[in-house]
Amino acid sequence: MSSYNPKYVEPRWQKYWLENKTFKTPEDQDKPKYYILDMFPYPSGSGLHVGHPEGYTATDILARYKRMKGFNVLHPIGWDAFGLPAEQYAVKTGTHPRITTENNIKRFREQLQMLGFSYDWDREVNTTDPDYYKWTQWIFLKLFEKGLAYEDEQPVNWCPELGTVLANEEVIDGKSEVGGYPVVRKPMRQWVLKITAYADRLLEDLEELDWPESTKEMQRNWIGKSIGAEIDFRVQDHDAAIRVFTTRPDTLFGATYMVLAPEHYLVDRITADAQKESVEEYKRKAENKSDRERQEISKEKTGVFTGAYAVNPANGEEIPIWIADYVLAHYGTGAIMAVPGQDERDWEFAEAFDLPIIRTVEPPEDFDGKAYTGDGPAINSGFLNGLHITEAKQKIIDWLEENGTGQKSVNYKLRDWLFSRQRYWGEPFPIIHVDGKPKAVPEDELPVTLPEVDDFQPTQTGEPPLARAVGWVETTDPETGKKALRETNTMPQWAGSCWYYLRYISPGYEEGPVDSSGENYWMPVDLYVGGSEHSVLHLLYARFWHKVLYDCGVVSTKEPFRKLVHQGMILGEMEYTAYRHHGKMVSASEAEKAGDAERVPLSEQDIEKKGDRFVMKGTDITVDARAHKMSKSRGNVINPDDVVETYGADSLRLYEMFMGPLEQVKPWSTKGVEGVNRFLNRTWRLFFGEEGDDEFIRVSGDEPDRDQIRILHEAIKKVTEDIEAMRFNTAISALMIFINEANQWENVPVTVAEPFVLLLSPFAPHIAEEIWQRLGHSESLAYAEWPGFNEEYLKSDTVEYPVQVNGKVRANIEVPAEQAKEKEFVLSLAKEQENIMKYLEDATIVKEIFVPGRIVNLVIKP
Ligand code: ANZ
Repeated sequence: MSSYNPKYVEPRWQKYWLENKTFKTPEDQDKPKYYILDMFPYPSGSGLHVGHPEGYTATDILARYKRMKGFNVLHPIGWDAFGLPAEQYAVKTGTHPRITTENNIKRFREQLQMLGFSYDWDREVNTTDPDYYKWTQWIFLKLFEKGLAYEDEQPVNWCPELGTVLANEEVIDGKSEVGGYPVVRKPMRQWVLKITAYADRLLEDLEELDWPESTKEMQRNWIGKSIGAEIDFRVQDHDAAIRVFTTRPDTLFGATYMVLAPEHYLVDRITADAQKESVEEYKRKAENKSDRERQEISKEKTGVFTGAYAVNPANGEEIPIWIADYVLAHYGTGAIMAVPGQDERDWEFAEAFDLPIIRTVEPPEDFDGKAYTGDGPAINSGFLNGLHITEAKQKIIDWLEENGTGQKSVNYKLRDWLFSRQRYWGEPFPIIHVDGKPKAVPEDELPVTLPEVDDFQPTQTGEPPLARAVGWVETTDPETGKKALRETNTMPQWAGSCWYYLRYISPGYEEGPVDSSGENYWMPVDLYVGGSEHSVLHLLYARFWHKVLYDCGVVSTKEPFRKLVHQGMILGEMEYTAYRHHGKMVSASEAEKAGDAERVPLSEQDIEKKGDRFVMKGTDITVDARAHKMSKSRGNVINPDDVVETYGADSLRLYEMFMGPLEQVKPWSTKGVEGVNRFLNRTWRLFFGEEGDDEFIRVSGDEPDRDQIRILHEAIKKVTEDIEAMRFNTAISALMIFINEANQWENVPVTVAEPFVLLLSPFAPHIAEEIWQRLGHSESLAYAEWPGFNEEYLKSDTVEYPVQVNGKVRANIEVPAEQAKEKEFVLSLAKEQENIMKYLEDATIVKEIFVPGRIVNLVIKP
């Protein structure tokens, strides 16, 4: 082999690692542990995309580094393999989802191995494996036993086309996120998990986590705890009262109307005859909107008057009762007191329907907005006048409680978790129905395996495909021998990912989901890396299950993931667009004004940077420069297989880490890949010489000189600190700086070369192993000791002296450190400088000032 050839080097090492089980996690528990977890992939039909290797390389670098630092590292991978795409494919082609899933997993596994990730492949888990989902079902039974899983008739997002219920987050603008099919609201029997029972703990325990603040904040908002009051409003001419939940009871005097959710149970009872028709019509329309749509702030307010009035308990005023879809049926009490003076949505509604507005908090003098949501003294509020929000709240709550018209109340946005799907490709519930009542399947009958069916097509009625497996559905209650029916819903895809990190600890364990000795040692996960799209759902659901398992004594930690990092999305290459209008090239802003300009895509050669803008080369015409999300339709998808084919896996790994800070969103650049590829070639040449032959041309047994030692130790320090802080891009810069320096050396002492290879190895493990072996090591470097650095060596071996003439710096000189304090030597060197000689000509030195290690000053007279 005459030059660096990843096609030869990389498969060779991948094979070596697999055959030797280099990354098998040792069972011994004496060493300090480090558990590094990746969000396991859904093995889709399209294979790995470049987003996967981003997070996976980051964790792999840390895993390799920690092993070399003497940690026992758990770094596993598996497959989150239940889910809709395999099932839809089955509907289309008749291929069983199991087959599709197996094939996809095979491809994913090969791709991950091709990237040289140091997973312990003996710990692979697969959520669709009955030996795995047995324990998913077991955990469900724990939830069921504790009363945390229950059946409920719920209005759900029903998608007839997909034949399934969808979570709110899976519905966008009334259409399914997958496929874009219409979604309607429909009441159906569902399984629901009582995550709300854990709301306070899920909130409080966020404090102890080393997670991105934005993610914690999203979870806080999702849980949405608010403290306020419930207040009863008597309905005029009816024997009924409307109870509202409000976070601002202090604004009660400003409640000028009320709004019920269209689904509110009192609507039919109180609606006046004259209003019946319009109320009915409005209810029908609201039915098909998701909560998210109904809550959009920007959306135009709609609503209908019921014809009824309520009495404001604070001041006895009669206020009209409306229905409107911005009030949700399942939040608070499904009814609000509207305070347009302090609430923006209410203000807009009041403006739209000409309802009265009373301010009850005095805005600052310069306030010129509409609703005022800030603090200030209460006004127009009787006995509350002059009080600020907090005191006014307390006073009105006391008053309401004394008068029996309300009380303090805590509310959460978090809803119980809708946990069933009408799909085939999911975990069956370990539940049978006896006399119409749900009953747990005994533990020793787990797993309840998926029955074979020929038709995966969902039924139009909403009955799950499992209902077709009649022989499976009809069973007997093992306890009583009575006829029983199996549950035909399946669990949602989230289920398997709620606890997979535990299964890796003891993947074959047969007595429970996880072996407790291993759990005690390995938990919590020390570092979890994955996309921020999982900030709420997966990460909240997993925390919830973990806490339930904690209460059951299955796990010993309150939280599963101590530190969390999100990798930023990788966008497609930058795209440059200019515009043509009436045959003339114009800037993007002019094009927007003109409206009908034609888009002209440009290539990188056609543009140049001017300040912080891009312009067409040689012109001042601003070009639109933007990177877009990779998508098939845009045609900007980069396939990691192609990159590996052309440049090798080490180049892909290095590039994805070199692009920028891990958390940042970054555009792809093929030029950038070429850049790191050149770096690897330069690295190879450092060892094997310009000719690129196999001999170590430049590596020698010589003692390194001070410079060489300094340059090595600078690299060690920077790379070590940067890996610890997950600043991989700057760690790579430090490696590049080393190579640039070292490539100027006549010879590379082996005591400098070897530590460098170790520093490189977490990033580019294949090339590093290859060089390491050729340096004469018979074993993998995976457990070699990570090089340490010595601050002493970092000091530069020359000392710089500014040389002044009459107090003005005229030159700088470098003095070898050993001679830096020898006055005569330094002075004579100073006087030899060209720029100093100039001043000394025709002048007399009257004084020579020498401050050792600091400065030289020559005082002269003409
Ligand atoms: C009067 C009021 C005055 C309110 C004011 C706010 C500001 P969070 O913090 O999100 O919990 N609300 C209550 N139930 C609702 C429902 N089902 N659908 C839509 N909105 C509802 O907000 C609670 C506030 O949201 C409540 O306090 C109520 O409006 C509204 F200056 O009552 B408030």
